[in-house]
Amino acid sequence: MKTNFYLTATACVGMFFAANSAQAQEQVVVVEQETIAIEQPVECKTHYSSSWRDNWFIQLGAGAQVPFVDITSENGEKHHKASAVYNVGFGHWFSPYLGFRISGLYGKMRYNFVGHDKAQMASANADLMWDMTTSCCGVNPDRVFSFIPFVGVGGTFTWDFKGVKSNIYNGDLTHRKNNQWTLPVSVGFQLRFRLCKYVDFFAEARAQFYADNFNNYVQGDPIEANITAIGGLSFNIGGRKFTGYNPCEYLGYVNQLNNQVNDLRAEVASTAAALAAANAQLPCPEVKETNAVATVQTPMLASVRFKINSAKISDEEMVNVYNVAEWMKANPDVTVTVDGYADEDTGTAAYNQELSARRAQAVKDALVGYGVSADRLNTKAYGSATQPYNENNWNRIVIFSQP
Ligand SMILES: [Ca+2]
Repeated sequence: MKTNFYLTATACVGMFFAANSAQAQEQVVVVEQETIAIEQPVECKTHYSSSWRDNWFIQLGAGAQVPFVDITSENGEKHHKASAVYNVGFGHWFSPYLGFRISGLYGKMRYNFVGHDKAQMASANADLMWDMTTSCCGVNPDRVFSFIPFVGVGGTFTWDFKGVKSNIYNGDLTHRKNNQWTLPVSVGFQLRFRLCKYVDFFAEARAQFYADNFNNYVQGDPIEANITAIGGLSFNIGGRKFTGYNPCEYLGYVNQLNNQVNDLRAEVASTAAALAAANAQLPCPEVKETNAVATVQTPMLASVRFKINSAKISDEEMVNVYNVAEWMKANPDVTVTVDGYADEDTGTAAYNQELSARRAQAVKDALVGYGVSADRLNTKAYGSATQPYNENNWNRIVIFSQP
């Protein structure tokens, strides 16, 4: 028997591409897939931010101030006279709600009747400002009116006192002081009217509280005050600009992105599973030499058809006999059985038995005529007892088979 070589690697490659093959289906690869999900933030609150370059302002104003101090007139009544005061300020809004500024005031204070007692004063105040309207009504860059309370601390210098002499002496008690440093605490409020993006009109009132030496004279109440009312313009450098961010507004967009990520991950997991299944087939077994089992088959469905009541091979059918003869010569180790049949619609069973035998013999003789050894050929006659085909006319036939 001829030894044949079969490359089992060929079968391996075949299995690789046969995704639905039984062996491939047995490979179950589980690739865990992580799914991203976003949770709703606890608080859907808008947060505002801005560049440090934005929301600066300069304010210029003027108005009047009235001191409340312990000097009285000759008849014991306190007299308070207003005098002009001028203001310049510079500040920054950290958020739509809170701001900080340095506000300077300068003016002459008059605090006794007929103006006999007066001095000059200048103060600088560091104020923390709260936009109450925005806090209560929400952020609105186009809001026309805002109410802004503020508190502050600062320093005030008073000098050039005229009128009543001071009762405060310097350290060696040789001179009466003619100027004072005091540290006021301020409270007040500002009314702001938006004129345009860059300019606001403001009006504000401030109460500054001082120690008794404010007017260079210590007497009576330990706390003195200066009330200021001013108006002016505030110039917004770069305009007021805050960017709002509410995490809840982006949930839909973030979820959409997450879904895309999850879809891509699912595709990656699917591809990884397919790759793992393919890798499970590797490495392919080594090529081995095996003794081939005699599995050589006769040409599939090789047959010779006959006319009714005839055992003569037509010229058209002789080509099939020739092909079988060539194949048998190429496979010298195999034997072939020539099976003869007759149709059941014509002739008696006995006649058909004899006719099918003659058909098988005619084919055997023809094969021998083409060079095939007779001892490699068996004949078998089925008559009309066995009908290979439901189509009656097709059963006038000889079919090749192997024992
Ligand atoms: Ca005083």
